[in-house]
Amino acid sequence: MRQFSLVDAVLSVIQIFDELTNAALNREPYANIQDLFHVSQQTATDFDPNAMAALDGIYGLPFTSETACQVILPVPWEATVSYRTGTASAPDAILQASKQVDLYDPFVKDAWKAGLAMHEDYEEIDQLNAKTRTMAERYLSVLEKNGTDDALLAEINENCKSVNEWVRTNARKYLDKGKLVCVLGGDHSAPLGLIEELAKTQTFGILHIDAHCDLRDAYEGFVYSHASIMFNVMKLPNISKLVQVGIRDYCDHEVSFVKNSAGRVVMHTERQLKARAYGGESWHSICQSMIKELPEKVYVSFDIDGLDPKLCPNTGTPVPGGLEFEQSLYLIHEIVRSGRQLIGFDLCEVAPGADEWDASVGARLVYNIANMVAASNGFAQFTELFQTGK
Ligand SMILES: [Mn+2]
Repeated sequence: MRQFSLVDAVLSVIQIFDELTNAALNREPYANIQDLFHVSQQTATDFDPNAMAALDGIYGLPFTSETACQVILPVPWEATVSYRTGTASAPDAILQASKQVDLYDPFVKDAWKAGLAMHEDYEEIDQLNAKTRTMAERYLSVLEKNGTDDALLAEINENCKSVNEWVRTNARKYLDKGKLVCVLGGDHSAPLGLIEELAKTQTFGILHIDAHCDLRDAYEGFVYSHASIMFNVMKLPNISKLVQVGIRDYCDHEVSFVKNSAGRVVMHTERQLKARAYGGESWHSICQSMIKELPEKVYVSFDIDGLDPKLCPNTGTPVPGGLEFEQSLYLIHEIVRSGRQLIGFDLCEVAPGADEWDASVGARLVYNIANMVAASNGFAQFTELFQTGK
């Protein structure tokens, strides 16, 4: 039997000291980054990134949520959507479409090795979504007849809360292992639990790409509505800044919210951005001015309807105008190039249509952003191409 030696005692003291120092510095939970990185590298040994996707993993990658450095948390949830449904099937559709995505990323060296996987078990959210969607439809039809049903509304809000708790529990499980986590919606209420968990240990800003500013207080009575995500997020004191980009459908209350935020929320409407571009300012220069508003750590919350609807024709609440695919990625690239750290992201409101188009755009966005997040945290290296931006 192994004896407890002086060496063990010294090691324990060092470990305790290390933990205390980490706690004192409020450091990221990335202490075991080397171990994690090693596991994913080992897993990748026999994988051929040039072959057809034959494995079950997202993008046909050889990782599971156990061996991955970054885990995609699927949240097939759309119980409180206000217009068109469909986004609850996004995780399944994006998983399917991901198999067609080529793995070479010109900006991230051997990006496929960075260790990306999708959390495997999300059946219970599927079931709760189906049940709660029916309840919400019943409630909305009562509302339309100018009626009310407080008990039903309370039950719906309770179910939304338990989805939020599910996200928090799973996000925490991975964050505690030093992994990166991103949320794949579902409607835009999906990432609240992840943002809450990240905000427990650090202060950060949010880049919010969306056609809507989602600053409504309990839309249609639903406390955790997709239209309230940023209203709920701004209750967290550790979110020092919210920079909204591409906004083109919003109400008076939301404008007042931004005005009363004393600069904590900055809204860049589509009209302002286009006016600057039409006046001759380059997208590069517009990006730099928006990035200056963000702190050192940045979370990206991406509603697909922030893009031009040609890239997301089936999303729940499409609005004319919007960013191009590469424009949005360029903005995120520039955040990293500025020396800021990406700490996580979500992609929401992708709604698969009759063909794979919406899911294919979503799968490509997730892959590109995830690679940048991985490299931003030392799980991969940026290429020279990335550094020069050409
Ligand atoms: Mn939106």
